[in-house]
Amino acid sequence: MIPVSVYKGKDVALFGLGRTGISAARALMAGGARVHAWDDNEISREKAAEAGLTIADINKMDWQKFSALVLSPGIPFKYPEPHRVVKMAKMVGVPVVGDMELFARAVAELPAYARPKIVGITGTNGKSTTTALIGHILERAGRDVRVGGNIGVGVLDLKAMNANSIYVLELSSYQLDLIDSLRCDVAVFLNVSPDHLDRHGGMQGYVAAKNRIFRNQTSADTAVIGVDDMRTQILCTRLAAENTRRVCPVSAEMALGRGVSVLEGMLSDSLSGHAETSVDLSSARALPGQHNHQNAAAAYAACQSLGLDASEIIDGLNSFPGLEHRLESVGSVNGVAFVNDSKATNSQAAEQALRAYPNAFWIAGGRAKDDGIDALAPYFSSIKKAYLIGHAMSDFSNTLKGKTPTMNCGTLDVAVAAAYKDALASGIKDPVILFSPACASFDQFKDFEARGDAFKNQVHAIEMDFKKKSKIIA
Ligand code: UMA
Repeated sequence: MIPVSVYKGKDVALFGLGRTGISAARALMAGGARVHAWDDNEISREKAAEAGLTIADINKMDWQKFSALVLSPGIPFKYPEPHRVVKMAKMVGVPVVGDMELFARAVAELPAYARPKIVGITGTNGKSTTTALIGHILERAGRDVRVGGNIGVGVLDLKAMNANSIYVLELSSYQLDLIDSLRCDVAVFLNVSPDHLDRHGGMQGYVAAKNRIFRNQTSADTAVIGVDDMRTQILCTRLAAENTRRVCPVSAEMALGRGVSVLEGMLSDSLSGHAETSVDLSSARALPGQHNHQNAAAAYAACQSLGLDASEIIDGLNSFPGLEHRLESVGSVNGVAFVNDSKATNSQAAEQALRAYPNAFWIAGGRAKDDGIDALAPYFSSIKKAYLIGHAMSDFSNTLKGKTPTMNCGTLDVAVAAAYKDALASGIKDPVILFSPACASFDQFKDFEARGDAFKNQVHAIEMDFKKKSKIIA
């Protein structure tokens, strides 16, 4: 845990008692603050009380005494409208901060010689894979690395800081909205496309939140930017013109005069202005596809700027085991392969999956994003059949009408059972059931991890059943 002492001896209101809230409360208490914690959900409050937190209904307290409101990232800060507690804080001038900002302030309290390095990673897609990949490369190279943030571990739950430690942090737009003083030695911005627009008041607000990753960078720091979409290209040009930090463009679509690019699976490092290293990524088995090549290029540039040499980075790329819930191969039952891509919460992420697995029996649905699945139209005809679930079921069914067979399943268990039955009956060689929802999970699950776990449990049950039946026949 990383104790936070900036509010020592002071009263702090804390709202939201999920992973962020509980870890932030513990860190603040360890730093000597009096934390008054609340959550709308009774079960969350009970769990937090069991974890030793002081539960107090901050809605009914005198806000004048609070030095800050610590807000969890999932709670609306500005849009669609600020949560009631945010309004209360604003009314009395209490600053609203997130756990990343508390981390930044704990770092700022250290003398310069004891400051750890911070690598922040954001982008609409690929940020978890890139975060895990950078963490893996650094660890293989013997560095003292801690990986956390949006990837699933609250930053303040990570091991305490020392001068040699490197924090590799996945930063969501929600978390970036709540930072002010965080300074990333290396800030990675992979790509941007419409997502979470309801929480940012539109695309402009979403991009502005993402851009906050570059706040406070100095000339000693590095910005790694994927330049395969127009918005990040413009950003890269702007930051390069500002000339206030080192800028490393990365691409999986074009050769770069100065940067890191991957074309036809060959990674080329020309960061120095001339071609330095060329690596065949075909040995990096957990990084298939163009989207992963951009992730690999970004990880390469980030690790290079932290002082790793090419051979250390290549070793890490080749030995990376991949990420849970992201094109995760769950195994095969009776010749039918199952792929868990629950992390695909929007159509861009699902597109990577449909590209990697054409002819799949596709399970999709949940809480759809504004753009639905229209952008996936080029892939519809290759999908064997779509099994639809959740809130988006009828919309997706209409979009797919006449383009591919569909089945309205409602829930994930029904979809998995139906897809398995059809895959077995299809006679196709090596059929694949692809769970890549193209939707947020919140209509039926706590988060994409719970959704992915539910898929895997379902596959496990099918496997057990198959084994049992095989034994009886034998
Ligand atoms: N709550 C209320 N009132 C509300 C809304 C929520 O009381 O109106 C309470 C809930 O009852 C719950 C708590 O707030 O107890 C949940 O807070 P949270 O949604 O911020 O979730 P955490 O468990 O703290 O997890 C957060 C991130 N979740 C979100 O941003 C939605 C996790 O990212 C992250 O891993 C974790 O912090 C640690 O840093 C998840 C995610 O889905 C994986 N992120 C989104 C994404 O990747 O698309 C941004």
